[in-house]
Amino acid sequence: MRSSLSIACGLAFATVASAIPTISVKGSKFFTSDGNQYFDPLVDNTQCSLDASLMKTLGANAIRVYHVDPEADHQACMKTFADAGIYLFVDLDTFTTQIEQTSPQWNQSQYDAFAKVMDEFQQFDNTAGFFVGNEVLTTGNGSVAAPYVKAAARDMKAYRNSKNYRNIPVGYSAADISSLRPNLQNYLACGTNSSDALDFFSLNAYECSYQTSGYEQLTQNITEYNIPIFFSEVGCNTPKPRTFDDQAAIFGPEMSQYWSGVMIYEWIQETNDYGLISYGPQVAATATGANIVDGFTRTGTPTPISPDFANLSNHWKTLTPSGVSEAAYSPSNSAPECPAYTSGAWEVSGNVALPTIGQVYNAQVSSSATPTSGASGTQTASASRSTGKATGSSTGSASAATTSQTGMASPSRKIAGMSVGLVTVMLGFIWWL
Ligand SMILES: *[C@@H]1O[C@H](CO)[C@@H](O)[C@H](O)[C@H]1NC(C)=O
Ligand SMILES: *[C@@H]1O[C@H](CO)[C@@H](O)[C@H](O)[C@H]1NC(C)=O
Ligand SMILES: *[C@@H]1O[C@H](CO)[C@@H](O)[C@H](O)[C@H]1NC(C)=O
Ligand SMILES: *[C@@H]1O[C@H](CO)[C@@H](O)[C@H](O)[C@H]1NC(C)=O
Ligand SMILES: CC(=O)N[C@H]1CO[C@H](CO)[C@@H](O)[C@@H]1O
Repeated sequence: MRSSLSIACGLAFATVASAIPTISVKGSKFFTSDGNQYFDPLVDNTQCSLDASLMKTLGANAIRVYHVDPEADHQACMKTFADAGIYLFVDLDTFTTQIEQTSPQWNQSQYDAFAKVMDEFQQFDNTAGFFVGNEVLTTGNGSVAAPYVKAAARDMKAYRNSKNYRNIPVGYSAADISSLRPNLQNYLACGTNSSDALDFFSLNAYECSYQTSGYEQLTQNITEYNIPIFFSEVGCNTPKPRTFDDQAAIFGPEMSQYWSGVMIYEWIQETNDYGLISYGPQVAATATGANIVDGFTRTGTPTPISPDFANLSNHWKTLTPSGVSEAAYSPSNSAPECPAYTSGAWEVSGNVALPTIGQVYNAQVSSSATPTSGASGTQTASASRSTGKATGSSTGSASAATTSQTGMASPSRKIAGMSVGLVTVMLGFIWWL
């Protein structure tokens, strides 16, 4: 639902192969590298109304929007979604401010940018949560970036409290890398000081059912988890059509006692073929014109993709997860142990001191991922950004279904330019709110 992106159109927000325009800031606005202004999907209320109404029909009660412009006016769209009973999870970072796995840092300009997004969205009652990162870590040795993610959450929670905003949960959206996941989810929740820990953890999973896939394994690792966990992306699209039979497992008795919901990747149809709706037939990838990006029309009346949309809706209509009332719930789990250092798998030594603002990771000084001060020996952020882009543009989206097996990041991260403004829909029973 990249609605008013139309204005930035003619650009190649390509999934694979062609170059993706990067997004940068000039004054108070975002621009793509080909000079068009970039807009976020929560500013065009005509479009929000069309989408919200169909999302309601689908049965969704929350959406995730990846990148937003904190300077834009979100009042009308947020009210439209609230009126439809739909909550928003919003990412605080953008391509220019995200924490990078290679040469991680958490600096003042990142802090200021994250805070601006929080300032804008904290005012809406239907803001359900903030993400401080999406799939920052994808490898075992990339775990050195984890303290920076945790520091960002610590500081955003402290900022929220210092401004007397309500306790909007601050969390992280992780790639489902099987070798990394248990340590990462435990690390982000661990420690005796809850001010340093995340408020929730979420997983982008490209698995497809309970017994035959990793859901069972995923669940085994969270039965004593002390903070909410949910799926921030689920993208099972082979074989086609998408049947969404996995929804029965997620909201069934084995999983629903531990998991708080699921977001389906993704709302709009585009080249990666995960869409639930389209705004019109696909046209040539080279076609240009108002509202056309990469062969897909980006605004208009959403039309359900058949039978996928109806399949999902039918599942959600029949699923009745048994939740618990807040009054009847007395949590007893305590924070997990901080995982120990294991070379190549988890390169953070237990509960290391978290970085302070301005610290950058220095591999030459620290072999145990204890964050150190000083900029020497680190790569530049722009170098790591272009690395990420190259990965995105050279990797086919078809490999997404094997995310956890291959250790690759899921589409929203892989195809860097694509995640801007995409919307996932979620059915959740968000009982921690
Ligand atoms: C802060 O971090 C971001 C993201 O890594 C980077 O682009 C930016 O250059 C850094 N700013 C400073 C002042 O180091
Ligand atoms: C992890 O190891 C790979 C392969 O040795 C290397 O290319 C990469 O830079 C390392 N990443 C970090 C964050 O150290
Ligand atoms: C807990 O962490 C917060 C944020 O890092 C810090 O301000 C506070 O002093 C810590 N509390 C204790 C008891 O260490
Ligand atoms: C995660 O679960 C698997 C079994 O499914 C187990 O072998 C592994 O030790 C668990 N890891 C952690 C850190 O809990
Ligand atoms: C749950 C559900 O609605 N499943 C349907 C998904 O679509 C196929 C193809 O139309 C149907 O056969 C299923 O019954």
